[in-house]
Amino acid sequence: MNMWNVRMRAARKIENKQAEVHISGAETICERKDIDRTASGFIHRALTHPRGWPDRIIVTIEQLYEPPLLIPMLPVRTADTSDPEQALQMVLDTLLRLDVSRKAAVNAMKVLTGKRQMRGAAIIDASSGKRCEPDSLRGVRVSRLGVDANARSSLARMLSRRGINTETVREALTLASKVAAHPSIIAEVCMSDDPDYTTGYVAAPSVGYLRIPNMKLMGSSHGGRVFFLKPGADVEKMIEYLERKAVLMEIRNPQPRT
Ligand code: PML
Repeated sequence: MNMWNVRMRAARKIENKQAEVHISGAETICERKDIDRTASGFIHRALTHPRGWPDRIIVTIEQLYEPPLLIPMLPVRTADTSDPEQALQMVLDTLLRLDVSRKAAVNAMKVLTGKRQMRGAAIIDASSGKRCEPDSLRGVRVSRLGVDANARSSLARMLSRRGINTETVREALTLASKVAAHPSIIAEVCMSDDPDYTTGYVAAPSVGYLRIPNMKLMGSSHGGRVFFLKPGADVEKMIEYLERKAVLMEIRNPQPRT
């Protein structure tokens, strides 16, 4: 099969410590003819990221041996929140409507605004609010995802009409669509850890990909991702899907214009 997963991760060691700080990551699924261009673009991105200069860039290029699963793109909406207080209130209200308990939602906010930067996403039981990922420092890394070739131009048109056709939005929407396609995940909340990117989102099949501007103040490096797990769901199976199952996002329904 002529499909390849290309992924990049850039990091920098923290002086006098074993730990490293995440600088940038990106990935896609493409055909063999596009590997070179894709990998060069990712390396350029790692070298020009606002989080600074990495001292390690790892690019992995891997052939897929099974056809990727086709998953639907979540409909995109943007809220009109104008400061972090309003934005975080909207996150909270949306999560509570989705059957996420207040405790779970508050614990998620702590992950997003806490000092400790996680490499991947946190998983929180939507009822008890307890963390469920096996390694809470590493978290879970959603991987092996891309946009179906037939959907790329419609996606670009749809996002351009709204003035948001950027790599950041395309990649976050693809990731959120992969996460939302798993039946054990009730919702996701995300706040970018880029200091110059303040829009975050809540995503779930019933709310779509709800972009929430001004979730934090410009210059803040806080951020992260949290997935809310259905109580009693099989965590291992869900992690296996998020990290290992190759998926391509396609557009199935006409998109609302907002
Ligand atoms: C990220 O940096 O990965 C998260 C970006 C979240 C928001 C993207 C958007 O503007 O829709």
